[in-house]
Amino acid sequence: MIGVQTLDEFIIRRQTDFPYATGELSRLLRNIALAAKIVNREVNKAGLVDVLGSTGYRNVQGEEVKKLDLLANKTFIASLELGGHCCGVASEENEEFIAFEGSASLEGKYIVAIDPLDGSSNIDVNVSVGTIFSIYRRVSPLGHPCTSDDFLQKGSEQAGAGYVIYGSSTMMVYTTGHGVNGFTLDPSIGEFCLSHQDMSIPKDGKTYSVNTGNFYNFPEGVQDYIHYCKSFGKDTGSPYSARYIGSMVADIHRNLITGGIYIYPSLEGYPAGKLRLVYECNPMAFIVEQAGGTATDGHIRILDIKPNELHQRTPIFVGSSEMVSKAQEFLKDGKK
Ligand code: P6P
Repeated sequence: MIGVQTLDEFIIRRQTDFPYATGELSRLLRNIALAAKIVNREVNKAGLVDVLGSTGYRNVQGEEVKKLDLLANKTFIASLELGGHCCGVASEENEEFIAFEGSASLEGKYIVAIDPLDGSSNIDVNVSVGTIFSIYRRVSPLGHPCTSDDFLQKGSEQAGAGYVIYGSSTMMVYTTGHGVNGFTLDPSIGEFCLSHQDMSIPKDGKTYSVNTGNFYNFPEGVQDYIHYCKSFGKDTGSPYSARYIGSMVADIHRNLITGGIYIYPSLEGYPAGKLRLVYECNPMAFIVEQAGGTATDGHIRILDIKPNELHQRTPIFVGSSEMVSKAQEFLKDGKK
């Protein structure tokens, strides 16, 4: 008895729960896990070899591209193309989606949208970063290149979603619509091992994650909610805690376990917020909802938003359902 259940074993075991599953999604998840292990190896030695720092150019978002961003992007794209079950990838680092042209890929049933290394501004200061991925069944015909329609589906159509957090340990957390499970990488055997089964976010919490440095650029309702959080418990000695790492994956992962809310609202200069719908907000919303939480743009469910553009942004309020509900009370009457 080896005493652990690896990701591979878990995926295979869960697949038997779905007799009509043909195994492609399972194998695609394993392709993602392989890429995550390679990226983890590079993230863990970032300070030792020349992968720190910037490439000197900016991505489609106008954001400075770190060397690890580039490495992570290439690694995930290569693993997905070689895996043969994915017909194309959209990435934060690429202006257009990539349609794979190999004969196996053209028959691939799935597409993947990915933020290969989120929070990369933290890389040079050794703070947690993450990968976020979203999986859809293609809507374009098999045997042909994928199309933009494949990538612009509502988040509610996702076949799977997950994240990898490269932190004090490296974890992969994912859902295929039947709950959320977390796997911790055991470097001694090179396997992701089941460590957080059937993850469930507390309905309420006392942690709020928002960049209060932008406070005076936030809508009035968000300012009012932040005031509410700051004053909560001042008479009972049980206040809220402000926790904001600058890495969405790390903040949401912590709140998923302890309870809490993560907010990136609209603000001066970012009328639709900063975070991207397709490869950041939709996958994180799918995961949090599957764990029993809530994700909205302040008014409507994130997963119900129809994307029109690959890199479009959306405000996001995501986490414990009672905290998101309370925050939305402050956003009524146009105070969004
Ligand atoms: P700000 C990282 O760039 C990111 O996309 C999220 O991971 C993070 O929560 C947010 O942006 C940080 O943005 O404007 O607060 O520095």
